Amino acid sequence: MVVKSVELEIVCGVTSKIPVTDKPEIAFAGKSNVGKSSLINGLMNRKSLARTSSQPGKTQTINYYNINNCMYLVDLPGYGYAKATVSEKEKWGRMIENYLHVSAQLKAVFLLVDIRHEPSVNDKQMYEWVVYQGYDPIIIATKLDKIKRSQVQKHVKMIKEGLCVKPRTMVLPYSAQTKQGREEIWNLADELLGFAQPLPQALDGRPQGEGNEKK
Ligand SMILES: Nc1nc2c(ncn2[C@@H]2O[C@H](COP(=O)(O)OP(=O)(O)OP(=O)(O)O)[C@@H](O)[C@H]2O)c(=O)[nH]1
Ligand SMILES: [Mg+2]
Repeated sequence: MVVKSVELEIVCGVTSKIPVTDKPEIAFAGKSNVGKSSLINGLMNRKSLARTSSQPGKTQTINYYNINNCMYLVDLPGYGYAKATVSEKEKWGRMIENYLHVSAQLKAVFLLVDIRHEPSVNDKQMYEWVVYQGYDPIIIATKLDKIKRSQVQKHVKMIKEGLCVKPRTMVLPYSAQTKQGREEIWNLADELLGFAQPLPQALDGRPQGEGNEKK
């Protein structure tokens, strides 16, 4: 996707009904502070349109970012925020579950986990819940810049095993600092939404390089 326009279009609070939209949605789930909003900023080429914070519990609404007027990136509140009260946790949990359950336009769920750590019980529950809802979550292993390159494969394996992922589940490492992984994530998102990439020369007859502008 060549990102031309972005806009925070819908903000859905705990008590609001999940909106019915007319564009495909990709949602970003994961525990508080894992880097959902940072990833969305990275994908949109924006520094701070999605508000981020070093304190967990920053995003407390469901935020729909309209991309090029053709799709939404949906930023979900994080789970497992230790300082939230039990009733707040329940409310947010219900809101996330409700969104995954009722959103008719939801085409793919990206589940974010921190590449440094074994998935938590909450991560496993969320993975299972997303699968139960009929989606094959794509795992994004965030904060890639925090581990040595030589450790990446080992940590990817740890995450796959920790979540007991289904065979062929993709785990894509990403760093919001270096933007490493951004290209792969957009390519996958485009594929999942049916926004095909330009065909190689052999297939469409155009000279190579055309239509391959930077995203
Ligand atoms: N080093 C590093 N820090 C990151 C990365 N991604 C996010 N962070 C930092 O982690 C903190 C949390 O990031 P957010 O994007 O706000 O996390 P979130 O998942 O949206 O959190 P909630 O809204 O609370 O659920 C911020 O201080 C970010 O700067 C990354 O890839 N590398
Ligand atoms: Mg956030």
